[in-house]
Amino acid sequence: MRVWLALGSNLADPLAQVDAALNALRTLPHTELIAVSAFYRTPPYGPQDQPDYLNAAVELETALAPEALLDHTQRIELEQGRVRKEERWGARTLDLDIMLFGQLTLNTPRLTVPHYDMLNRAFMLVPLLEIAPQATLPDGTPLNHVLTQLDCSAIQRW
Ligand code: A4P
Ligand code: MG
Repeated sequence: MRVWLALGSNLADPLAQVDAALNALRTLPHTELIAVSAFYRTPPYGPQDQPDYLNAAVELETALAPEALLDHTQRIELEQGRVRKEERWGARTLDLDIMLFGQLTLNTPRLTVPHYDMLNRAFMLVPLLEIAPQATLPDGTPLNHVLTQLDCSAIQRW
């Protein structure tokens, strides 16, 4: 199944977090890392009293079930991301979110797919559409059309 993940980090040196996350994703069982987007610098969405984020997207080909993949992404967050204590108001070392899992729609206690807020987040859609320009929601909605409704003016290359 083709899967697209969103990566986010707003530590002082998020590059190290994201590089470590990419190396960890390359070692996942039954999974191939197909594509990595550019790295983007994005202003914080939500509370403004936190650093800018590094956001990126990756495409995987995986034979893992959705919750097995989530087990791995949460392990990576813990092992290689969340090495410092979480700060208040959302600053984070590493966030790995599943945006799309093939064309599946999932609503389980652990997983909401497509990601519950990706349609409102240019910092998720810009990197996703860079590596998957034809991406659609399970209902067929083209995501490039959704992105035209969002303000991308503050998104820069890292
Ligand atoms: N979960 C449900 N669906 C999913 C999914 N599709 N992918 C559950 C991953 N996890 C999913 O996640 C909480 C629970 O969500 C998990 O236990 C999992 O079972 P978490 O990563 O521990 O919590 P979180 O990330 O703090 O929560 P949340 O609501 O995902 O945070 P937000 O709202 O995403 O806020 N601004 C910019 N510019 N860039 C960012 O990347 N990120 C945030 C994070 C805020 N502002 C940002 C950015
Ligand atoms: Mg998360």
